[in-house]
Order: sequence, then C-alpha cells, then structure tokens
Amino acid sequence: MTKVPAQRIDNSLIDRNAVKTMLERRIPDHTLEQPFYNSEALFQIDMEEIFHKEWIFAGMSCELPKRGSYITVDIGLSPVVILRDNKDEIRAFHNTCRHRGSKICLADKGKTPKLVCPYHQWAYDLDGSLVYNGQDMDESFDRSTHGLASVHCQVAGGYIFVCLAETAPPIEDFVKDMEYYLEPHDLYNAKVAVQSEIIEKANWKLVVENNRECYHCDNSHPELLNSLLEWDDNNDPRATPEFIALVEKQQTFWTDMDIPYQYQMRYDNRNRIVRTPLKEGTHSMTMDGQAASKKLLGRITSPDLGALRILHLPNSWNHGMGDHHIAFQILPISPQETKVITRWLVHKDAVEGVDYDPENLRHVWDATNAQDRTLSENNQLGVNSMGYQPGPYSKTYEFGVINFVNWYCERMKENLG
Ligand code: 3BY
Ligand code: FES
Ligand code: FE
Repeated sequence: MTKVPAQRIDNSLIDRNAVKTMLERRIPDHTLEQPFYNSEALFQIDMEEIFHKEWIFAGMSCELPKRGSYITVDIGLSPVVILRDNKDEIRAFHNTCRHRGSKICLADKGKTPKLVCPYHQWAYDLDGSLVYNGQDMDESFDRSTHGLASVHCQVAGGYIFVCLAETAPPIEDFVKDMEYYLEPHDLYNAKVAVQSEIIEKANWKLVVENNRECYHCDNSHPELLNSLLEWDDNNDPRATPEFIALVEKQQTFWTDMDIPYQYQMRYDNRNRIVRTPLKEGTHSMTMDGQAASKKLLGRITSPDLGALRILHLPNSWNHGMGDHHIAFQILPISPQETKVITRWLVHKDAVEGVDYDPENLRHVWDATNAQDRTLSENNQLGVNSMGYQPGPYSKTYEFGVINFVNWYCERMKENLG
C-alpha cells in the first residue's frame, strides 16, 4: 500500500520560508506540493513575487483606438488603467486616486478626456498629472506631487504588457520577436470581434499547466482537433516523419510569402514563438477548418498560415492564423479561482455578418475553454485531497508543463531572494 506523503506543510504554516523549503526539496519534473495549488498564504506570495514583479499581458493596443481610450485590468488586488494619451502613447497607471485612494476607472473599457475620480471628482490628465481638485485643500497642497503612479508598459506587436515592479525584468528581445513575427498579421489594425470571460475554479498554475500540454487533447477536445496538430515543432520529441514533412512543406510555402515561422525561445522558457502547420487542408481553428473571416489580417494573402503560437508566462498563450487571431489572458482571482479572458481578433475593416459570423469564429475555442475548465477544476478537486502527492510529468508529452513549472520555481526562488 502506498502511504500518504510524510513531508507535508500544513496550509496554516505557509510563509516565505516554507515556500523556500518546498522549492528546495522539489522533486524535478514532478507536480508541486499541495500548498502551491490551494494555500491562501501561498497565493498572496504568488501575487507579490510573480504577478507584481513579472511582465503581465494586459490587453491589445487596438482596444485603445483613440486618444483617451482606456482599458482596465486587475492584477491581484492592484487595479491598473491603460490608456492612449494625447501624444498617442500607450501608458499605464495604478488605478487608485491620490486623494483617499478610490478606484478611479470602474469600467472595463471606455473613452474619456480626463480620468475623474468618482469619489470627490479629482481629475487627472491622460499623462497622469493631477489637474483639478476643487478649492478644498490648504495652501501647502502641491498638485504636482499628486499625479497618478505610473506602471511599466510595453507594446509589442499589438500586445500590451505591464509590470508593477519598480525595476522591470528584461523584455526587449521578446518585443523584437513580436514585431517581427506579427508584422504580416498587423494586429495594430485589428479589432476584438468577440471576447469571453470565464472563471475557472482552479489555481492559476493548474490552468497554465493544463494549457501547456496536449496529452489530454485526444480525449477532451474533438472540436479543436479538427484543425490542431498537437506537436510543437520539428524538435517535438513526438514529431512523426509525416509531421516533419508537412512542416517542411509549409515552411517552403511561408518562405515564399516572407512569413516568419522559426522556433524561438527567450528568457528561460518565458517566451516561446513558433509557427506550426494546422491539419492538412485546414486553415483556421473553426469547425470546418476554413477561415472564419473572409478579410485576412494585415498583408496576408493566403489563409494557409498554420498557427503562430505565442507563449508569454505567466499569463498568456495565443494562436495567430491568417484570418483571425486568438489571445488568451489569465488573471488569478483567489487560490482556487482564475479568470480566463479570450479575445478573438479580425481585421479592423472586417464586417460582422458579411466577412465573419461571430458564432462561427468563437465556436471551437468556446468549446475548448469549457472542456479545459472542467479538466482544471477536476484537477483542483483531486489536488486538494489529503491523499495528493506530487506526481511525475511525461517528458515527451508534458515538456511544456515542465518548462512552465521550472520557470515558475526559478522566478519564485530569485524573487523571494
Ligand atoms: O493550443 C493550445 O493552446 C495548447 C497547446 C497544446 C495544448 N493546448 C490546447
Ligand atoms: Fe478620489 Fe477623493 S478619493 S477624489
Ligand atoms: Fe486543453
């Protein structure tokens, strides 16, 4: 009989030192100890050490089409507002008033000439400076030192990343990659045609782990498997001769159209980009595998572009096709709740009902997200068991999960100091 593991740190005893101990004694290529997936204290440490220190995918620049357009995102307990200022620059600020701290922008998105706090109407310019606060403060009050606190903000190929740390980790190589690989897709001139938001009752790491493997695909994703080939690239340990031949054929076709495809990994598994073929004869992640939008993205002339897969740890994975683009964003809510936001983008001039049908566009990934949600929630239920103990990842089928967990553990160790 296998016994329940002896080494177990009670959730009530989790602190930074306990996290360090568990990181030190981690069994390589195994799932993490239980508190990583369900402890309230460890969730707070994840927020402080990962989500408040790393670059976080926040939204798309095409969601900010005009000066004064803004979107908001809550990173843990820290609300952030991202806007296009009067010089057309995209910038981010802590969405908290410098008077008594009220959240300022309450909507998910909008457009405004100034950010006006709903509490006592202090008003901020789009560059964050405080420009109005009634006549109510005494003479010593200095407006110039009460502007909004800024947040690092980086646009890359139409994606917006923010970082709440004082000093942000490097991102320049990834920015260059994103501009290069996404140039044909021109997401700067795209629009969000459909957006979905679901809450999964699972720790954010279980949600990412689930996404990083296709070991579960055969049994769970019939709609996705109409078009998806689950291999990563020629370097995938499971790649068959047929797959390698298909990759080479597609790469020749893409080279002729000046479409980038090379496998690229940056920053210790944090960012991976690769273009891989879809199933032969299919061009898009739709039920029939055909393009969902008649108007292709950017300068693309053939829908046969496979899927440009972009990974950004800790909170985004993406599929870029010739006709549409799908961006996934995860935001941890609590130890066992994670928000998954999916954006389907098409060319900004594509007309709903003429060039694309939103139901057709979203069908496959709505179904896939629902299936993944069930898998992650079941995973959480089992991980919560007193009988749970770290289990082995498959090196051939789950190398992506190993890469994610290694990245997470390394960042935790370094950020915890
Ligand atoms: O397609 C995705 O987003 C990932 C990659 C492999 C499994 N999963 C469906
Ligand atoms: Fe914003 Fe008072 S808290 S104006
Ligand atoms: Fe899945």
